[in-house]
Amino acid sequence: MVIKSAELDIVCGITSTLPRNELPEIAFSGKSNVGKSSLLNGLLNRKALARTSATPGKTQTINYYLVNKELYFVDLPGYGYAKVSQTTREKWGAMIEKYLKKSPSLKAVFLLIDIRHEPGANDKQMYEWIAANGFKPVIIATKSDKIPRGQIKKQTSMILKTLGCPPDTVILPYSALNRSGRDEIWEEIGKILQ
Ligand SMILES: Nc1nc2c(ncn2[C@@H]2O[C@H](COP(=O)(O)OP(=O)(O)OP(=O)(O)O)[C@@H](O)[C@H]2O)c(=O)[nH]1
Ligand SMILES: [Mg+2]
Repeated sequence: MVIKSAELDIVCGITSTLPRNELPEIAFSGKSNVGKSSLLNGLLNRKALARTSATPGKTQTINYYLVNKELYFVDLPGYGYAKVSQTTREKWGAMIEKYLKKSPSLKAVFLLIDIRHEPGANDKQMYEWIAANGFKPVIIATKSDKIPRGQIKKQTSMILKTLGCPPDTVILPYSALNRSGRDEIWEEIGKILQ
């Protein structure tokens, strides 16, 4: 897809009412610091449209990026950030569940997992929430530049196995550093929007 325009259109706080969008939405979820905002910037050819940070917990709102005035990329707040209070964590869970349940235009959910690490309890829960709401998550194995090429296959197989994904699950390695995997992700988005 040629990116003609991309802008932050809607920001939803932890307790705000979700918008009723007519345009299709694709959501990006994953642990804090896994690279959600970096992936969005890479897909949209922007350096800093979505705020990224070495400090986890940067994105604490649901951010809707309008792409080419024809679809939304939705940056979900990251989970597993140790420094947030239990109350915030519960509100976060409620918000994500509400988002998954109550977004009629939601077409697909991408789940980002750091290619170096075995998915944790939070990742498994997120995977289950996504699946329980009728979506087949597309897994993005982020930060692929951090491991030798020869280990990519082994790591992606491990991630699918740990999450308990069905064998036909799509998993795509991505690096925000050199943007390898970007074309494959766009190809997948194209299929979803068909
Ligand atoms: N080497 C490398 N670093 C990455 C990659 N993707 C993200 N990072 C770095 O990881 C850190 C976190 O990236 P973000 O994109 O802000 O992560 P996020 O998932 O949006 O984090 P929250 O908003 O806190 O949930 C930043 O320092 C990024 O530069 C990647 O593919 N390769
Ligand atoms: Mg972010």
